[in-house]
Amino acid sequence: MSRHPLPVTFEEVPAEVVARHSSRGFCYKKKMVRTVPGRFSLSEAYLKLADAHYNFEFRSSDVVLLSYPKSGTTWASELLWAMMNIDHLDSMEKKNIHGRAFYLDKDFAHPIPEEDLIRFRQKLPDAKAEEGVILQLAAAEKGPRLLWSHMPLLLLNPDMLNTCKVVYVARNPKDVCVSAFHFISKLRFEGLKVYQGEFSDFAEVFMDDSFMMMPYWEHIQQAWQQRDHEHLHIMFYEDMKKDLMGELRKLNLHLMTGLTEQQLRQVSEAASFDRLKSLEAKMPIFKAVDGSFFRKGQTGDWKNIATSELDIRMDRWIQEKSRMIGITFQYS
Ligand code: PAP
Repeated sequence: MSRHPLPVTFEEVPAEVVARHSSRGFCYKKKMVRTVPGRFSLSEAYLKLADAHYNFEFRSSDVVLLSYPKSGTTWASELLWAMMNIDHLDSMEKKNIHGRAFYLDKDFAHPIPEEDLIRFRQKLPDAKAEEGVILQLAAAEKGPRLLWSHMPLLLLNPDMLNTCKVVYVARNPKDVCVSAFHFISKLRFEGLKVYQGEFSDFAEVFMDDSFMMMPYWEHIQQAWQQRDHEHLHIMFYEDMKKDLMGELRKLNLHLMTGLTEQQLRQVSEAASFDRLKSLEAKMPIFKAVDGSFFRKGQTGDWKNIATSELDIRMDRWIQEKSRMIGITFQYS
């Protein structure tokens, strides 16, 4: 396949934006860059791998999961993995999802965990880690792969959608904001806390669209615009909560996995919130957070934390943005 030039250039996130975030509780010290156009914010570490990440080669046997962060990616990835590996569900007890699937942004989103480096050195002794540990491990995998990414479609190989099956998980912005707040408040980067502010301040930064991996709406919009593409299936977290079997039946058709009702039930149980949480107690999936990665796993937690004033502001923001895109979310 031919290589594609990146469709964006990068600029440093302006000092006044960083100062605004600091004043609202962010302690993140690494440099951030953002795309032009799109203003999609990323850590500076992305720049070195941008070309390799953008040109990652997908195969027709791949399943790719995409999402804005905190939208239910881990749940969806476990469901997809279980559907693709129905005869090997016992592997979930032996390796966490990072050992069974590939998080393509991991090389620049977080410091690479030691266990990934060990796997990399064993499997690819001559490869260079700075060229992407996970990217190269994924490229070396021969069988059908489950890959996932939080990048917007703009920053993924333009051949991807025409090559393999893609699933995009979307979650309502209020609950994404709450989930992200709790996650970032518990997150340490190189030993340092990333956020030490109040929820209301966090929500302002979220609506300001300029922190890491933002803006949320453009991420959603890029997938929504492709919703009729035959290789793309969009799934909502709220629907998964309400009728998981219904969503699994749709996935079964999309992936052409041909699973029976009983197998789909097995899949849903294998990836239930309680099951994943109990597996996490034996095999932490994300060591950089204090406490459990699996927090509440509910729809509507926003109403337990947002003041009515913030709720009004958020509703206004949602109305304005979602009308432009033509998408509606469920909030309970
Ligand atoms: P990531 O961006 O760090 O990958 P992601 O997995 O997308 O996070 O989303 C995490 C959310 O999914 C958490 O939501 P909460 O903070 O509101 O609780 C997490 O609890 C939720 N989640 C994970 N697994 C499940 C599950 N099996 N059922 C329901 N929700 C789940």
